[in-house]
Formats: sequence, C-alpha cells, structure tokens
Amino acid sequence: MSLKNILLITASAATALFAATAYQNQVGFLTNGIKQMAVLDAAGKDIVFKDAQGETVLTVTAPEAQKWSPAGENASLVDFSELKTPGTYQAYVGDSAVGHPIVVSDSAFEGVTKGSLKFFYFQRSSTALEEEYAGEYAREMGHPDTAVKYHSSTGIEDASATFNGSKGWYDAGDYGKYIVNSGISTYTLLQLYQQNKEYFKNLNLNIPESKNDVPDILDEIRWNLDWMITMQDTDGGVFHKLTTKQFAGMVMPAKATAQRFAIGKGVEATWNFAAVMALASDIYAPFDSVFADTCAKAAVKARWWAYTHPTAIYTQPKDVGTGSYTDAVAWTGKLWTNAELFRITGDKVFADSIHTLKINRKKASLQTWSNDLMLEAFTIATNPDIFDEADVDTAEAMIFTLADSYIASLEGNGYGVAMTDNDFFWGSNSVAANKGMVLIHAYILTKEQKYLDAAIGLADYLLGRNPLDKSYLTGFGVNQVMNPHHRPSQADGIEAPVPGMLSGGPNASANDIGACKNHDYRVAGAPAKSFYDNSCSFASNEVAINWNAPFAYLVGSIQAIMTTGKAYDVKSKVSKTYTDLDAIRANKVNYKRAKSGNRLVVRNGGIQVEMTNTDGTVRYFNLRGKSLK
Ligand code: 9MR
Repeated sequence: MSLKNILLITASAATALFAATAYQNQVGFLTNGIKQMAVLDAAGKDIVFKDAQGETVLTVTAPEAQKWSPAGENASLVDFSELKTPGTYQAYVGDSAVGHPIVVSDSAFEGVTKGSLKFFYFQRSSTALEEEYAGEYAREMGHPDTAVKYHSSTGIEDASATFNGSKGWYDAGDYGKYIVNSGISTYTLLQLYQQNKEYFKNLNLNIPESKNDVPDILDEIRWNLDWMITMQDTDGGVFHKLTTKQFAGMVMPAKATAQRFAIGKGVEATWNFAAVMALASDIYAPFDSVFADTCAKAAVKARWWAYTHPTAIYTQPKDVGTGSYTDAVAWTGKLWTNAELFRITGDKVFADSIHTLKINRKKASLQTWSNDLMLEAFTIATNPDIFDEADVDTAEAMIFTLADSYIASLEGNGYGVAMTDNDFFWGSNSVAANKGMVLIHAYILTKEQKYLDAAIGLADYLLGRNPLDKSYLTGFGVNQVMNPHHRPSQADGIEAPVPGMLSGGPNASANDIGACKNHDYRVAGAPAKSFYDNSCSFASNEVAINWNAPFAYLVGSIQAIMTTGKAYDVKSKVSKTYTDLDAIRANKVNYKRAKSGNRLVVRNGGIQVEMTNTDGTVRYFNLRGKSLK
C-alpha cells in the first residue's frame, strides 16, 4: 500500500471518528417552516448556529442518534426551527463547520417551484426554445409531429394515413409522449393550481405566454393538453402513445427525425384522458370557454368508449421498443374519471359508477402512473360539498391511512424522512414527492402541523437531507446531480444539465447495470445510497414529467401555503340531491338530447347542460337541473 493510500485511509478514519457530518436541504429553509438537519457522529454535542457575521444565534444539543434504515446509519435529527430571521447561517460542531450554508427566507421554495415548473417548458415538443426563455439551453424545434402515422396496433390499417399530433411534453430523458404518464403529471399540476390559485395567479415562469392574462402554470399545462386532445380517435378511444418505434440516440430533438407513430388504443389511456379532460374543462372555463367545452366533450366521449371497450388493454407491439407503460390498473382510472365527471356535472350516473366500483380505504396505495386511485380520493376529499358524504368519508380515510403511516415511519427516524427501505425502486424520488402530495392533502383537510412538517421533510430529503449529500434537482443546491439521463442535456454540449429536473433517485434494484458497463452502484443495506450520477443510469438518474410534477406540487404547495398564510379552503360536507340528466330529459317532453356529445357546454364561465328542442331551439340548465337564461 502506498503512503498516499495510507494517508487517505487515516484521514478518512479520522473524519469518521472525530468530525461530524451534516446533511441538509441545500437550497433553503422557509422562515416560518420546520428546519432540521441529520447530523452524524454528534450525539450529545452542541450544534452552534452562527450568522453571516460569525455571531452565535442558536445552540442546539444534538439528540441521541437513531437509525434511518434506508441510509444504513444512525444520525441525530437536529431541529433548528427557532432560527426565524431571514439570512444565511452556518452550523458548527466545536470549531468545525458542518453541512452547507443555511439559507432562511420567506421565499425559500419559490426558486425550486419555478424551476421545476420551467422544466415542462424545456420538455416542449414541436417548438424551438428561444433564448429569451431558455437562456443557454435555447434549441431548435424538434418533433413537429404534424404527420404522425398510425401503427397497426391502433386498429387503423391505412399505412399512409397521418394526423397532427403536435405539441405536448417529452416524457422523460427520451422523446416519447405517453398518455398514461401525461395524465397523472397533468392532473398533479392542475391540482397544484386549483388549490393555490392566489399564489399562481401571477407567478412568472418566463415562458412565451407569460404576457397573456392566463396564469403561466396554466399556459404551460395547456401545451400538453393541446397534444393530448390530438390523441383521441374519432370514435372516442385514445391512442396509448406517440413515439418512434425505437428510442432515439443521444441527440438533440431536431436531430431525432425518425418517423413517429400513434401506437395502441386502450382503456388505460382512455380513462386517464377522460379524467384529465374533465378536470381541465372546469379549470380552463374562466379563461377559454371554447377550449373548456372541447375538453368536456372529449371527456364524455372517451368515457363512453372506455365503457364499451373494457377488454381493450394495451399490449406493447413486437416491433416497438419505446416505453411501454403497460400494467396500469384500468379500474382506478375508471373511478378517477367518474369522480372528475361527477364533480363538474353532478350527474347521478357518475356517482352511481363510483358507488358500483366501491372505493375502499384498504386499497389505498400511493399514486403512480400505474395506479390512479388516490387521485380520485384527492378530488373527492377536497370537494365535500359536491360528493356523497359516504364517498367523502372513504376518500378522507384513504388519505389518512397513507398519511398517518408516513407519520408513523418518522418515529425513531434519525433523518426525519418518511421513506422506508421498500420505497427505493425506479423513480424513488417521485415516491418521496408523491408521499408529500398525500401529506399536503392531509394538511389541507386538518390543518395539523405534523402533516406539513413531514411534507417539508420530504422536500428537504430531495434537496439534500440524504446520505449522499445530494440535491436531486438539477441547477439547485451545493452538490447537484450533474449527469442525468436526458437526451438534450447529454447532447447540447453544455456542462450543466437543463435546470429544474428531478432525478429519478436511488434504486436498490439497479435495473440498468448492463447499460453502465456493469458498474454496480447498489450499496448493501443502504438503498438510499444506491444511486449513480451518470447518464448511463436510466433506472436511477433519468428525469420524467411524472416525477417533476409531484415535486412541483410539493414545493409549490408548501411555498404557496407559507406565502399566503393559508391552505386550500375545503368546504363543509352538505347533504346533496343528485342531478339526473336522464330524468331532466324525461321531464321535458319537448326537448330531446342532441345527437352526440352535446349535453355539456361551457357558458358564462361555467359548465351547463345544453338541450336542443325538436324545433332546433336550445335551452340551458345548470348542473342541478335549474333552467337558465
Ligand atoms: O417510470 C417508469 C417506471 O415505473 C418503470 O419501472 C420503467 C420500466 O418500465 O419505466 C419508467 O418509465 C420510463 C418510460 O417507460 C419511458 N420514458 C422514460 C420513463 C422513465 O424512466
């Protein structure tokens, strides 16, 4: 062994024996939020916090070290929430600085909120990114998608036929556009807006639409909705995805020019599409009634197709190698769709569908691209004035079943992070973010601080309070992810990756070792360390819209709650009477239903029932059956 090696070993042994190590959010702490760091080798010692002038402002004795199993090590969870004056601080153990600069600010999460939302702009297909908005990441247009062909799996056999499938966001590190994954991502962002309208009204994302009167977050989401609508076939069914047959090489969008196809048509995509369109019709109604109307009609048409094609499950064709997004649990999308449609219509038929399918709190499981059950629970629980009381109770129970299990996992947890050993699979960082989304809902429903604190803990985890001392959001933090699996970032010749992207995160299954020259990045007994910041590692270090969306939801909700001083106001449960559109029709003998899809319209900024008289004149009703002018 060389002298150098001996010295190195001695130095690291000394570090382990004598010096404390601290892991913390590297971006910032909210002035009035909980502030914690995980400190190793410091139990019983004083952690001294000094301000920028070197003055001691707070001293906290590090508590007993406790294990956090995913890290495979013990840490003292040091709480310095008392630090409530904006500024920059540094923690010390004795004379040694530990951790990174601590930034305390009222807007500590605003940069990451904007950054993680701006990611969606960088993922735009079918447009050039201008320097004014994209800075050094400006790039040529890729994938106009104006002449997309139909793969035979769509049921359309005309090999020369094409359609315009323009716009939308690239899914991830690849250039595919997949409905199932777009659906949950779009819902998550719509929900972020819906629950925090005041905060997002004027939040500037510096995108091409920033100067119009629509909140930027809705302009960005609209880019994807416009594409999703193109994926609906004339019969109402929705194509599963729009991709090339095989993944492109590691090139810029403009260089990835292989023919694109609509591939497959199935219930998973169709349910998912219907739910998102229903929600979008409501949210966009005040801004663009024509578009909202289009969304409502598309939703109803998709629902009808899905109901009449229950066995149309997507299977990946043999000649296709792009992401499959198979195995989505279709019935959860069905429930979700019926909940969204009931919310905007009040039509009994949708409530009946929810009851027939019987949501069950025991089935509560964290939302993923493959399971939408919690999305429905979120919608029902936050609209108790609309849904049946028993359904609201069940939806709440589902949320608390999960949220309380996350709180329970914080017991004796030295990192104060609500993640357990089993959470570290492909996209584990989205598990953290999605758990945060559940916790925010629990907070909205109860205003109990413990839920908000646990959600902040998960945001802190993603921004550096983890055993790799890593900020998983590109462009933010002292020790950022630098080499994500993301084609533009790999091909653009710029050292730093596109900012605002959440890496997939540690993956104890390391499904991509073969792509990484067999480099085994798993750490035995420490799943939270099983991560490889290398672009080869698509299973631990890719980026994806369904990972960024819950992250944006998490940090955006926390920042909005702190900025406005209040969380979304959930109305009280009230007893309801259901509208029955069929009954309305039956009572109005002079009126009959228009031929197709013409029952729901957006008028005067809201959704109304339109009925066409036999003589062609039209009447309108509100969703409770009252006749309107
Ligand atoms: O996020 C998806 C993950 O849950 C799956 O285990 C994995 C393998 O099927 O696929 C992930 O999704 C990828 C998709 O198939 C294609 N675009 C990139 C996505 C993120 O890695």
